[in-house]
Amino acid sequence: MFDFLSKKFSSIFSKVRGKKTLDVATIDAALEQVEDALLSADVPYDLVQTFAQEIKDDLVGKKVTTSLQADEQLMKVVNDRLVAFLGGDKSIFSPQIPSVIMVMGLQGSGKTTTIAKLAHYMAQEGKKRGKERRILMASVDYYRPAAIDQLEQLSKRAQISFFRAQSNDPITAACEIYDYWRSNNYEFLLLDTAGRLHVDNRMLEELRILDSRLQPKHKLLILDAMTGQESLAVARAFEQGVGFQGAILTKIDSDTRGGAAFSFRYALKKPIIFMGSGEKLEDLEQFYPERSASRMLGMGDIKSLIEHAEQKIKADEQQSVYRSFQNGKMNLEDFAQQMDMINKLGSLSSIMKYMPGAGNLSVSQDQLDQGQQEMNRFRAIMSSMTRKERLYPPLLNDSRKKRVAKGAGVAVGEVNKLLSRFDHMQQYAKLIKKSGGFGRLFK
Ligand SMILES: Nc1nc2c(ncn2[C@@H]2O[C@H](COP(=O)(O)OP(=O)(O)OP(=O)(O)O)[C@@H](O)[C@H]2O)c(=O)[nH]1
Ligand SMILES: [Mg+2]
Repeated sequence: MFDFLSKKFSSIFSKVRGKKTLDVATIDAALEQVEDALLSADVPYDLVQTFAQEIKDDLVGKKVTTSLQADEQLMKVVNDRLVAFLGGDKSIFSPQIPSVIMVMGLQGSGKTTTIAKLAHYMAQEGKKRGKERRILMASVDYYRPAAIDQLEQLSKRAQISFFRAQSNDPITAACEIYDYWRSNNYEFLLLDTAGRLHVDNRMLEELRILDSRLQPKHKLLILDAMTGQESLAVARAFEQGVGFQGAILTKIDSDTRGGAAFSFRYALKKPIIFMGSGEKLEDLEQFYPERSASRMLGMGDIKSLIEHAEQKIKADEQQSVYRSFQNGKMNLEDFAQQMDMINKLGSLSSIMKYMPGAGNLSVSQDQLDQGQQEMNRFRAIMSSMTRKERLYPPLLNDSRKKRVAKGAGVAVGEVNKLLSRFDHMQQYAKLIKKSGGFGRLFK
């Protein structure tokens, strides 16, 4: 996700690394590369200029008074500017009850898929608060054959109610859907509409009529992140033709260069509310400017990883690993627990996308697979240790190591390898404690 930009930015920052101060020549050279990176990500020229100028204004003429190194200074300013560029605060999507939510966008942008994801998201959010949300999904897409069947299938997968109108005229069907929704006491209506290959007046006219008949509280525009600069023109046409509240950017898991995500907020003065990051129901995340900026700059996205983890891992498990990190003290039980947590999150390759600096690493699938196998071996080794050994690893003398290796079906060398990894991890924990940085990440 945002790999293209994060690789570029990581390399720009690394060129400044080691310099004590940011002189004008260094700033100019870095900014030129920032401009190149953004232009090649398909960000419009005037936006690139504005962004670079803002950074320059922040950097030039300011004495380096902080204790930051030159590259850290540059990173900080670029990050702060980028966060502001992407909208500053996150925009929370919490529709009032009852609400009609109308989803619009070009053909193939991901409207139907996103409706199902959104319904799933809203249902899950409700559950977290102990509420069973009453959501109805329906479609007035009579433009593409089988479009409505597609939504019906998705509704089954998401276990969300679905209604099919009798009429196949979009406006009459919309009224039928609306009546059904109201008379059955649903809270939310998620309405799918027909797209076109290009913005055309008949589509906009149809959306305007739907808008005036149903008065949706929320109109969301679905944009394909792959379309770069073109998506801004599409968004402007929808804005003038119908108006909308915010956008959902889909397919950010594809090899999009990130230009649309970078430019949208600034160009349209409207928020990106969610991002679609895959084809599954769960692949929808709220758009947080701060997190997206970190990802774009190759600084990783620990918060998203933690949020992702929160859904899969019990809070107390997290707390105990967090505590051991914070104390700077770890034992092999923590280490084992950490590996279990990683395993619950999915494969190493799916976690990689959140890791700081991952954009700049070229890790092959082979290496990831090896890592995964190593992790599995380590878990086997740890499970053949006694609890005492896990709590106090120095106990592991040669004969104990032999016993453990035998129990796990591996060579003694593997046990030593695990202990040396653990040693690194312990040093890391101590370092984190010293810098006091870990607490910040968890806030
Ligand atoms: N990788 C990926 N694929 C997506 C995402 N969102 C949608 N897709 C895929 O994009 C294709 C088009 O999605 P649809 O939801 O059918 O798009 P639509 O806007 O409803 O299209 P029309 O109904 O033809 O106008 C499908 O194959 C989806 O699986 C996403 O976030 N990531
Ligand atoms: Mg569709």
